[in-house]
Amino acid sequence: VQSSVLGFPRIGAQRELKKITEAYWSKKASVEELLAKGKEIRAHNWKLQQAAGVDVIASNDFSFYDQVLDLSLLFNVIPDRYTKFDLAPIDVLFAMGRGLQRKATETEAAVDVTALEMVKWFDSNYHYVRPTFSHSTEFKLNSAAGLKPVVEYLEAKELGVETRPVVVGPISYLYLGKADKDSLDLDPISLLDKFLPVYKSLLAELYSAGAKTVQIDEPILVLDLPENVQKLYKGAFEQLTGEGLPEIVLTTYFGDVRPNLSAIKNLPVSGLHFDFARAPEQFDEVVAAVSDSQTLSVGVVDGRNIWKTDYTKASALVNKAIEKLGKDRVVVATSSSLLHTPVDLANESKLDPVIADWFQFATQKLDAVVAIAKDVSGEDVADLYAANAKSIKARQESSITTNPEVQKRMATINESLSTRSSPFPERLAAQKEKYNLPLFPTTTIGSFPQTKDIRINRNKFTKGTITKEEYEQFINQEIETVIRFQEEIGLDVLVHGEPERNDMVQYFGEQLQGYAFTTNGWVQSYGSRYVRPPIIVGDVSRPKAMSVKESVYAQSLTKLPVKGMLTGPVTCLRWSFPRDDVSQKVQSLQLGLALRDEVQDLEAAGITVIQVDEPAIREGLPLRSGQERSDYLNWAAQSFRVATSGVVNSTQIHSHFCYSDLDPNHIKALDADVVSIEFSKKDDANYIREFSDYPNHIGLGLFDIHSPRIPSKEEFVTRIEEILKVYPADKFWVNPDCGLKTRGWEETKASLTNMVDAAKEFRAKY
Ligand code: THG
Ligand code: ZN
Repeated sequence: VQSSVLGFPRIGAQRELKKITEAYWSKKASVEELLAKGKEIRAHNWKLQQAAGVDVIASNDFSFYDQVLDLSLLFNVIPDRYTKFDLAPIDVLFAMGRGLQRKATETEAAVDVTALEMVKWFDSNYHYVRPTFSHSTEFKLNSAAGLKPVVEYLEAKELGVETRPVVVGPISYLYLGKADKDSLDLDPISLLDKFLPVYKSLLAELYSAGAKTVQIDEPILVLDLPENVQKLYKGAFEQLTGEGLPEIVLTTYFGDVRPNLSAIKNLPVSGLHFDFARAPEQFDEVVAAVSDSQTLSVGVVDGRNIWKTDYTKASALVNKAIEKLGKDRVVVATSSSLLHTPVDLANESKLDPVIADWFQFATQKLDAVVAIAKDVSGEDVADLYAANAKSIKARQESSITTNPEVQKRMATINESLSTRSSPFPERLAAQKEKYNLPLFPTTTIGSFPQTKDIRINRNKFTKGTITKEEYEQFINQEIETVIRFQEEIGLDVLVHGEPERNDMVQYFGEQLQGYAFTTNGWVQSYGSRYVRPPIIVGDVSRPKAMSVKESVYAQSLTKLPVKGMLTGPVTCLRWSFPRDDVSQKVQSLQLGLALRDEVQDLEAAGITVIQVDEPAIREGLPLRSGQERSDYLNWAAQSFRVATSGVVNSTQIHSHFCYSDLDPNHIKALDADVVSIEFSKKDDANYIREFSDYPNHIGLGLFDIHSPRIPSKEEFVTRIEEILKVYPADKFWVNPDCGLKTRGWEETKASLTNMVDAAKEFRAKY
């Protein structure tokens, strides 16, 4: 029985990819150095997998930015605005991923080309660059820099590693894309007939290079697919198989394929892969759908989490498949690419060894796949299985994971613990009286620029080269600067700016019991940006206040209200590696209780406007509609209310959402007094209208914080007028799209000043 890995993290064990890419962008590394580093990382990853004994190793899982964007470059799906500058292919790639900005010179005009849209990759924390099609899209193999999948296949072969190239499938590629602004009537899926011959020619090139099999990812098969899309599979894959073409292993992951099973039954592919780590309940039906000539790739080693695989359980599942199909037709695999897991547990020197023994990162998962494949093949791996069983048992029996106090408290959660004491209109009256805010109240989302100085001082403190007192003094100075600035330009509800925080989830995770942290457990989020998700290992509680000191200090500097800033329970859960031994609902409610204590401590300390951010609430939606989705929305909203309902009427609860299209119905149940949402790039009046029905108050984000562009006062005025056509003035807050931590001070000052001035103009009018 063979072992197979669908993809390995490409960032390098020490974030080599980030370092070289950012060096290249800032012109501190040459294109040759960039390409050489990419080659080095690939070679390292292939050799690592080969040495671990993995039988089926992927190639083309590497990317300098994103594997979907790579295909857009390869298939010539490049909007015109990126082709005008005569850029090298790698620079076209980066321009599509991150935009292209150049200052004007004496001879050339300034360039300001926006990036393509970036969207979440299913329900992971990875983001892909959305293919953008127009009527003028002309698919062809763009071989300016060689055909990446072919080049990398040959590169591995040269190193003595036979690989299986992986490519996102043609139907998923189109379905995950969108029509460009100039071609809004275009349904990308309608391009399939034009696309397939070009896709086929890529497969033919791979075959000529020697690839006998390719891995074609069709992850959209775990979504609610319209029938017309389901029906395309048969014809498409018939076109992609035949003489002169490699065999295809069709892979699905992140969910249950059953509702689309008819789409993939009897396809002319040599193998099918399913994710049984995520959706073991599909086992019987999907195995029954494997035809006589096909192999089954059994995804049992979780590509989305860090928990040690239970070898005995995994073997049992694989053996069940073997009983049905025989050893020759079964492959042991990771559930998905390992891109979503940190690279190597060996780089963690600070983890408690007791807890570290429960984890496997990508490198360790290679051993897991190989061990399970050996076991089901009949090889003697008893030692490995005994050691594994011991770790699994140790975790199950550990007292670290259970906290009886927390469990007792969980039993107290009921309707009253998750409901404010009065409905919104009464709260609003109390808040009006207390704060007496003007119409069009102005505020910001929370963070101010995280300057180099802040990062340097934080590093110094972490390394111990400055004392706690020195660091706190520095933080207080930063807070004072931010408060004075906000007063000066006339903002109404202030923030302390969050200079003390690294990442909004990591910062709280580090102060909560029940969490573990890595020092090097980076996972790619998008492009060169990575996150280091904390790990929920046990029942969560809050030993002591986490944010009160900074907020109280900020409030002591001003008479205006200063918002307390917290990250909500759902976002803490979604951006961490969750436990797999209790439900997500339980984890989320535990976080809700911990945050409830923090909210109440803030209130007691005189911080009576409190914002609890939930940017991840939308992305946590289960991929399929139906019961699971409504259950999620219920416990997500309840967790938020557990956190925020223990305050008096006059305490004003805010929340903030960004990163994804939000359905106002999803946030009603949170019952926050004021919500701020990312909105500056939304220009659909209907979408605004949907929010007009939202009963409480909303700040529709007025400027994009991802860009250094400074909107003028007039621009703000125009935008506010536009929104006012459909949105009532008495519910209207004025704020940017999101936090300002990635911005510089210069543009922050100018943009906020213009924003406040615009609000004042409307105040005078209404
Ligand atoms: N925190 C966490 N997850 C997230 C976001 C976040 N997921 C969604 C979204 N925001 C992703 N966006 C980003 C934006 C910036 C960065 C990462 C993800 C980023 N990372 C730093 C880097 O790579 O240099 C490292 C930050 C650090 O030191 O922790 O800038 O905000 N959890
Ligand atoms: Zn935001």
